[in-house]
Amino acid sequence: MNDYNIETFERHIVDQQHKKHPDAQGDFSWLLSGIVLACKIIGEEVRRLGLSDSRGTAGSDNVHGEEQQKLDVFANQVLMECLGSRGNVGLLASEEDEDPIVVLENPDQGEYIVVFDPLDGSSNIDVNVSVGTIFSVFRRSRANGDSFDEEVLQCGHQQLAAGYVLYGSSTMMVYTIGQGVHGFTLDPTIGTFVLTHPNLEIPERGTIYSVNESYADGFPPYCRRFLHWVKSGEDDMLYRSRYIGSLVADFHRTLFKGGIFLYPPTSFFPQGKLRLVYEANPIAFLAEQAGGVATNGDERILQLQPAALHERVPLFVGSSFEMNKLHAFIQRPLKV
Ligand code: P6P
Repeated sequence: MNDYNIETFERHIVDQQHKKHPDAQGDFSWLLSGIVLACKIIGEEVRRLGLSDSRGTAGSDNVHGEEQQKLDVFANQVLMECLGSRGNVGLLASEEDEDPIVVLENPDQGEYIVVFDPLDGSSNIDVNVSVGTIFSVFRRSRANGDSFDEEVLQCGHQQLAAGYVLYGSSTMMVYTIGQGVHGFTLDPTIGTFVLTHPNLEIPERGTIYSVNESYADGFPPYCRRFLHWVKSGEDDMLYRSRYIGSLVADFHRTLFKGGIFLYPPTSFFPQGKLRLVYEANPIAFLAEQAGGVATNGDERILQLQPAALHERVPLFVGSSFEMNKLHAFIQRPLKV
């Protein structure tokens, strides 16, 4: 017999939970296994895309007026189903839906909130570019009179868990519950996410910068000064530019290789394009847990108080060296 001592995601979560909450009843682990199930189903559909009729657009727009891909609708439905049936999720909020969804018959029931971008980067999917599911988990905390919309709008530092599943050359899940960042690779022969990258740490410095430079004329001056530096060869560092146009893929590379990802304010998106609640917050939680930095150019992403579910935010995230350099051009010390 092989020593098949694999550490599955489910086992890792239970171990992590017991370390953090020895009296845990497994409720949280049960919730996260719902995310795992949904992402396995989504991953299979992504993998079969060329062979199935899931290709192309759904013939509808999402709440932001963006054309929905059929897979956007599919991924959203699968996450709603898998999480809605866990029994301990009270509210769900998705990029694809205007408002949070009350899951249980008694709206005050359900200990957790899950917010997600069901298929980030989906506009690239028909050309076989990696896409991902991004998720974040909060505990319900309904102050008197709070609406469900307000209950979902919690600061990023209150996240209980955050992560993403990258549907790339392999299907990888990267997550944190505040005890470091851990990467799992889906073993298709057994249909299980197996621990392959424990305790991921972002390199202190990298050699890659990642930004859509087609918008550079509309970037703030500090950003243009930073980009001039990054191409100058100063500090004996030659940086390369890499931009996939899929946040999960661009961040995953930054996490593994270091450097910096930037989505600054642009003339078209004065507040940046990315969403605070279900894109920037989970990415920032992961980045900080891996020893990196994530800001909006002014303060930590995780300190920002969301005012609306779909609000946008500038996102600068990556290695401490490049982030400190960026903030030197902003002339604002990093408040981390
Ligand atoms: P742009 C994908 O549409 C997405 O929401 C993110 O995944 C990605 O980082 C960003 O937009 C790319 O935006 O303006 O460079 O095409």
